[in-house]
Formats: sequence, structure tokens, C-alpha cells
Amino acid sequence: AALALVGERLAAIRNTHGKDAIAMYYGNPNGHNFGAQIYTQLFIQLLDTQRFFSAGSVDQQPKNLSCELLYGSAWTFPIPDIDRCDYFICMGANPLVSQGSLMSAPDVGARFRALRERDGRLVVIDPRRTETAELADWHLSIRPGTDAFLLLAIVNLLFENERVQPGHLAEHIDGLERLRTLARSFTPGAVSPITGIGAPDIRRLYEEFCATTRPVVYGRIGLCTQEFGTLSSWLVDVVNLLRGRLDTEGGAMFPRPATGQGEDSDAVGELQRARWHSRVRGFPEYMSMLPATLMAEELAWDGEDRARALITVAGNPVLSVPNGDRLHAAVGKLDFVVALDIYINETSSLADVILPSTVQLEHSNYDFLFQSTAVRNFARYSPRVLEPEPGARDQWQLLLELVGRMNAMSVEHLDQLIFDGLAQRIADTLPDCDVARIKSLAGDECGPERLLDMMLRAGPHGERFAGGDGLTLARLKSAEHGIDLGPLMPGRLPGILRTAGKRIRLLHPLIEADVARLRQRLGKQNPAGLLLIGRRHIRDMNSWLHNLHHFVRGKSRCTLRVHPEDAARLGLRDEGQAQVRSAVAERIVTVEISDDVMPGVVSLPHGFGHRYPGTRQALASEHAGVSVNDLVGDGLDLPSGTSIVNGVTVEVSAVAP
Ligand SMILES: Nc1nc2c(c(=O)[nH]1)N[C@H]1C(S)=C(S)[C@@H](COP(=O)(O)OP(=O)(O)OC[C@H]3O[C@@H](n4cnc5c(=O)[nH]c(N)nc54)[C@H](O)[C@@H]3O)O[C@H]1N2
Ligand SMILES: Nc1nc2c(c(=O)[nH]1)N[C@H]1C(S)=C(S)[C@@H](COP(=O)(O)OP(=O)(O)OC[C@H]3O[C@@H](n4cnc5c(=O)[nH]c(N)nc54)[C@H](O)[C@@H]3O)O[C@H]1N2
Ligand SMILES: [Mo]
Repeated sequence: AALALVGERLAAIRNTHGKDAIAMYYGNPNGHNFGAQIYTQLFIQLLDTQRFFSAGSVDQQPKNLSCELLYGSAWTFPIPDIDRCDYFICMGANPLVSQGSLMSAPDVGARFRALRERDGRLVVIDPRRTETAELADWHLSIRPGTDAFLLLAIVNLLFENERVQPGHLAEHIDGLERLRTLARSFTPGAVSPITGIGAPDIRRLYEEFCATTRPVVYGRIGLCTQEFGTLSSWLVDVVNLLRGRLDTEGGAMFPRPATGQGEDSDAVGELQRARWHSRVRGFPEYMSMLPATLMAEELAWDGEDRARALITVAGNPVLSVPNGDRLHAAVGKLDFVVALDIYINETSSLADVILPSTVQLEHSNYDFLFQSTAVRNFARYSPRVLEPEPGARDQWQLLLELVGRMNAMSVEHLDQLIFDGLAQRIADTLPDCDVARIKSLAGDECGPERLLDMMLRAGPHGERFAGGDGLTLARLKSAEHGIDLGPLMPGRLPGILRTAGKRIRLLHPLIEADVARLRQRLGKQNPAGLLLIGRRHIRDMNSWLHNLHHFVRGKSRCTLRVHPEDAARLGLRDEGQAQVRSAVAERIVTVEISDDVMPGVVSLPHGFGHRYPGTRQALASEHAGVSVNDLVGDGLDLPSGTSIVNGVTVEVSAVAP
């Protein structure tokens, strides 16, 4: 009945008001659910809405864009070879807590300790002395949002001292000379006052990077969700490239997913950007999405062509994206809201219908996304652990039910479309294999496992539908702990490039325009005020684990960390209250005095702020905290549209007890 109601209402809204009347937000847990991922593209295509938002624009989209510009494909991420490098520069990431992210690696701590045991060194560049920095040989505090200056200074030093040596990639790169010119004004002396890192330290970093045999730079979310997110993410790869540290052992290499997404191809990827614009401020779309930061204003907009409905798919944007409080108000005014979610939380409580999926342990899984970000090649299948309740549906079924009902198509029919398409694609790439054979081996059971089996068979380790002893899903299932497919391999370039002529595009007009924007800051005073950054903890997972006792017990973690010098100047007490005021809001927070943040920087974790009525999260409400995303405002990394949640100017003042 719920599915029928949702199907009817969404179809009616679309028929009356057009496809863009239905907005959609796609959240993080989908990345941990292979069934959902396999059907996502179809879901998005059939919804075909220009009002599509996702957690990606508070996350990795600057890296998507920089990879797309450099290599022609948004999901071709170079992953640092943590197990074989001898000098690891970690920027804007805290893998000891996060378990890596665009460097997925179990037990990162042991790997860093192994690095040091083989006489390698770990350097952490972060405004906070993080858990990872505690393990490091050298921690450099950097002023938030200024990594692009530091990295361009390194680029400049490499050119000035004729240390540019791209190695085996030299003949495949376009734009080297132009880059030399662009980097010229970014000298250590010029960037030092901006970054807060002394010129001698910048030179030492450069010297050590050049003097070690297997250095590598890694950058993550602290480099993405900042003012120059795309530039910083791009520069991480550029520095690796200029020293021949890309696509090489101990450097950054490209994983080779067993399902075949990372194979050589003659296909040329087109940059998908600015095909439409947001209604309110005309911001360009990227990867078919508009910035999550703009979701509140886009949903509140009351023009003729306004949004009438919203679908959230495993996301809690009221807490996880900027302007969440305004979003809460805007969503409340829509005609119809459906949430695919397992909790009644700050976002789903606004829904007319909540469609809960099976949870992690109730469905099988394959590490579909993480095989393209992992530090070793591997394939792993996790069987279902718990039987779901009768009638429970997997996330992929709900996705297909939704668009199926809107388009008068059954789940089976939609699945068949995907199945046929995949079989045809595989037949086109495997010379000795026809569609009929592929289909007969794949069987006729509807669902993601059949598709996964086909991808594994067709992939680089697969049996190729030839009956040999290569990989199939059945074989993977019998490997209880997964299959180790070995270390990442060098020499993937230029084969996997999707650029025209298989060139590495060092420069692009989007990059050049942003370097020009960066250059305008040279020689200027740093703006006054404290800079706010985020923080992750082991026992938080974005916004959604706070209703479980094990994860919230103990001292509150939603504290504003302030350096002792700033605390003294502002008259703040440890565990006392302070008011944080930004350009868009003010909030009362609990202070934690700590010298792990650098002077001039304060840190507040995201995912808290469980203060909305109507949720059914009693425990989370007791540990409400404050949503940092209410404070951060509208700032965007301009090329990618990613939220600036790090390096936000705030004022802090004591609140009398
Ligand atoms: N200020 C600031 N904001 C940030 C960040 C930051 O560093 N600073 N980080 C950003 C990042 S990296 C991310 S990825 C986003 C995350 O942004 P979101 O994905 O929007 O937020 P989550 O809190 O992860 O919400 C996940 C939702 O999925 C639901 N859920 C969990 N498991 C399942 C499931 O199996 N099925 C279904 N149907 N639902 C499920 C949960 O109940 C919850 O509502 O937050 C971003 N926001
Ligand atoms: N326990 C736990 N694990 C998680 C998550 C979680 O919420 N909890 N979230 C998961 C998700 S969705 C993601 S995307 C990943 C993220 O994985 P990471 O990127 O490793 O996670 P963070 O801990 O947010 O690390 C970002 C770092 O950037 C620093 N930083 C902030 N601003 C700047 C800046 O301007 N320059 C530099 N150089 N550094 C800066 C911050 O101080 C912080 O240490 O983690 C994943 N793992
Ligand atoms: Mo994320």
C-alpha cells in the first residue's frame, strides 16, 4: 500500500508539474550497499530531475572533478601505496579515525607503523594535531583553506630547481610549460604568511619529497571541502605526477576492480558540467547534481517551476549538509516527501511515507565502491547474516519499485532492461562470447547478484564465460575471507585514460581560472577572525549512530575545541559555554580547551544537532549537540560546487555560566 501510494503521488506530481518537480537527495550509506549502487544509474536516469543533490558535494566531488580533468574519468582515483612508500605526506585526512576513505585500508595505524619501521616517514599537514599526526614524524599546522598555496609553492620549487621528472609519463602529459608559468608567483616566501607555514619548512618539505626514493602525497576531505577544494585535490596529483610518483610502486596507483570498471578503453569521457543551472543563483550542475549547500534555497524557491516533492535515499541532509535548518523548513512545505531510511530522524520525520530497507546484516554485500579506493586489489562477498523480516525489501528493490511504479513498469522488467544492457555491453567487449551464452550462464534470478556475477566473469580475473577456472560469483562466495588480488600495479597509464588522444591533461580552463582566483589572494592580509573546521571521531558515523548507547556513552564529543591561547584571550573556560557566530547563524556550544588545534582555529564535529521535534530518537535527543552545518553558510568550491565546511570565519565569545 505504501509503495502504491508513493508511486501514485509521484506520478501525479510529475505528470502535472514536470520531472523537475521531484527533487532527490542521495546519501552516504548507499556507498556501502552494492545492490543500491548497481541500480542507482537507472534510478537517476528514470527520475531525470535537475533537482538532484547528494552527499558527494559535501565530500569528494572536487576529487571527482580533478580526476576527470586529468584522466578523463571522475572515478579514476589514484590511491597511495601506503605499504611500499617511504615518505607519506597526509593532507586533510585523518585515516587513523576514518579508516582512510580515498585510500581504503584496514588498520591504517599498523600500516603507518610499518612505514616507520622500514625507516620511512609520515608527515601530516593539518590544522589540528590529529590522531594520525600523533603517529607522524612531522606535523605541520596549516591555516585552513590554504593547501593550494602550499602545493603550488612545491610545484614552483620543482620547476625553479629543474626537479620536474615525470618518469614514464613524461611523453603523455600536456601543459607542463604552461604550469611552470602559472606557478611562478607562488614562492615559499609569498605563500608562507597565507598558509602559516614558514618558508624554511616549505623548502624542507620539498627537499625531503625530492630526496626520498618513494614519496607520495595523499589528500582527502580536508582538501575537498574547502575554498579551493578542486585546486588542492588537483595539486595533490600534480605534485605526484611531476616527480614520477603517479602510476608507480610506492607512489599513487590505480586500483583494478575485479568487476572491470578500471580496464583499458578507447572510450572518451565528456565532462558533464553546466548543462543546467540552479534556479535561485544560477550555479552550474556537475555530474548531474546541484550543490547540496543550495538544496535549501532550491526547495524553498516558489517560482512556477518549483519543487513539489522530495525523495531522500539513505541521507540525513537536515544535519549533514549546510543550511540544514533552512532545509528543514523548506522540506516541511513540500506537497509530498518520501524517505528511504531506517530511522525516523531529522530528515525522515518530515516524510509522508518512510520506506525502510533491509539493513547491512540483512543483505549480502560486495565491496563495489571500495575496490576502486583500496590499497590492494581484492574481491570480497559478504553473505547475509540475519534473515530479514517477511516482506522486508532491499534498497535496490525499493529504488526499482519507486521508478517502476512512476513509469508503469515492474521491478522484473526494469531488472531485465539492465540485464540485457549489461549482457550486450559484455558481448561487445569479449570477442568470443555472444549474448545468448552470457545470458544462459547468468541464469534467470532477478537482482544484483546476477549482475555482479556477470561483471566478475567479464572482469580482469574472470572466467570470461569460457568455463575456465577464472573468477565467478560462486567461486568468490566460497572464499570466506575474500580474495586478495595482489598489490596495486604500476603501468596502468596511459591505457586507462579516457581523455581525447589518451593525454594527461595537466591544465584545463576551469583550473586556470581558479589559479587566477587564488593568485588574487597573494600579498593580501589574512582575514580577521577564527577559522572553523570539522572533526571526525571513531564512534560517530556522520549523523546516524547517536541513538545507540554504545556510540554516545561517555563525555559529549560535540565540543568546540579551542587552543589555550585563544581561550585565554576570549575568556573561555574548559567545559564552559561559548557563543559561536558566523555570517549566517549563532549557536551556543560547549568549549573544550585543547592545544591539538592550532591558534586561530576552532573545531566542531558534524552530524550533531538532534534538536528537531518529531524524530523518534530519544537517546540522540539527549545527546543533541549543535549542528555545525547551521553555522557554515553558503560557501562553495566554485569549479565543483562542493560545500566549504572547513575554514569558515567565526567569532567566539564566552557565555556567562
Ligand atoms: N560540516 C560537515 N558536514 C559534512 C561532513 C563534514 O566533514 N563536515 N562530511 C560529509 C560527508 S563526507 C558525508 S558522506 C555526508 C553524509 O551525509 P548523509 O549521507 O546525508 O548523512 P548520514 O548522516 O550519513 O545519513 C545517513 C542516513 O542513512 C540512513 N541509513 C543508514 N543505513 C541505512 C540503510 O541501510 N538503508 C537506508 N535506507 N538508510 C540507511 C540513516 O538513518 C541516515 O538517515 O555528510 C557530509 N557532511
Ligand atoms: N569513525 C568515522 N569514520 C568515518 C566517518 C565518520 O563519520 N566516522 N566518515 C566516513 C566518510 S563519509 C568519509 S568521507 C571519510 C573522510 O575521511 P577523512 O578525510 O580521513 O576524515 P576527517 O577525519 O574528516 O579528516 C579530515 C581532516 O582534514 C583536516 N582539515 C580541515 N580543514 C583542512 C584544511 O584546510 N587543510 C588541511 N590540510 N586539513 C584540513 C581536519 O582537521 C581533519 O583532520 O571518513 C569515513 N570514515
Ligand atoms: Mo563521506
